[in-house]
Amino acid sequence: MRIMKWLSSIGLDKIVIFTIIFNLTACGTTTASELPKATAQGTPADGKKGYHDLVVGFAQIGAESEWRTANTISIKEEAEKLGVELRFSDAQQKQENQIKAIRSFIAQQVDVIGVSPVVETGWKSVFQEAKEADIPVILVDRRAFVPEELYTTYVGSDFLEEGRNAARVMVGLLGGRGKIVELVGTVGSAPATDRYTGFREILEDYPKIKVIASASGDFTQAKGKEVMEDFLRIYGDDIDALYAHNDDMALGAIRAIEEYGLKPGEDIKIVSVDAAHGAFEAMIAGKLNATVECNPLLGPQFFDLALKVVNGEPVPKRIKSEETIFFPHNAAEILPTRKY
Ligand code: GZL
Repeated sequence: MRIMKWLSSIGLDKIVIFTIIFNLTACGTTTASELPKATAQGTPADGKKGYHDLVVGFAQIGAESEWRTANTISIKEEAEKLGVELRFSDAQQKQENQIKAIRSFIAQQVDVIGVSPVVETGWKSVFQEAKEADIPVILVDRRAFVPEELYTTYVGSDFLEEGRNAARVMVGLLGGRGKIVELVGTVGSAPATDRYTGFREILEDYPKIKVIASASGDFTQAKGKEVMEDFLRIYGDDIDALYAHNDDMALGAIRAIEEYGLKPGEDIKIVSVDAAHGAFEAMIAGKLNATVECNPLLGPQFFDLALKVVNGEPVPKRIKSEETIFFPHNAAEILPTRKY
């Protein structure tokens, strides 16, 4: 056959020649799906999975805050960019819905499950089911109280340090004395528990600063406004400052303070957490005195970890986000650079 003579004349041995001819004649063009796994687009040649091979289930908490919306966008956009098949559920802040979603991901035999546990407790049995199905669980954003062998890694902020940072700023704003009311996040959630504790760790050294009231606004603007209205009704002008566990509750409280006839950021100093877009606008308007950053843009880290875990590569048990604190003096300059 003439082609064989030509191929052999350029030094290819008979096995290679037969392979080339077989491919050219047997199937014309070879599409990616017909190629052996190792050479399909996005799959490394060493037999490991690539992003295009991944099927990932993510059990999100809900859409309760700007922070959560930005976190969801980060996860969905990164999946799209990497070509990962993402199965996403929104639990409307209900643990039973997150547990149902995780069980469904197990039934679908996804490669890895990501979850941001709405509260810290109640996860042991469903995480055990994932382990028995040989599906790794990655904690994103919030912690779960389970034995360490039931999850592979936990990526998220240091909420204790966020609480300490909020208190350090508050001490500076109050000059070492004053009465604070506190809007706590979702009761039983890691950020609420730790931001509560971290804040008090620092205040131990300032006996003239007192937290006179503390109640949950569940991380939402509406509830934050409602609870602040109650605080104002009970304590009124006695309130020197507000510590809000997230910006959304602070924004709700700002509306309540204005409706009450006081000036937020002046008559009542306000420190919140997240550093979301709304907080920058409030600082520019002089209504918020500081926001402690809590980074929601965890999509890239999550999928990087997911691929490593699926390919059996080592990952740290705990990965903390690097964060800072923002103040009004340069809020207008920074706002255009913010991604959420
Ligand atoms: C913190 C995150 C919290 C945010 C809130 O990492 O879990 O939940 O601070 C969000 O805004 O609702």
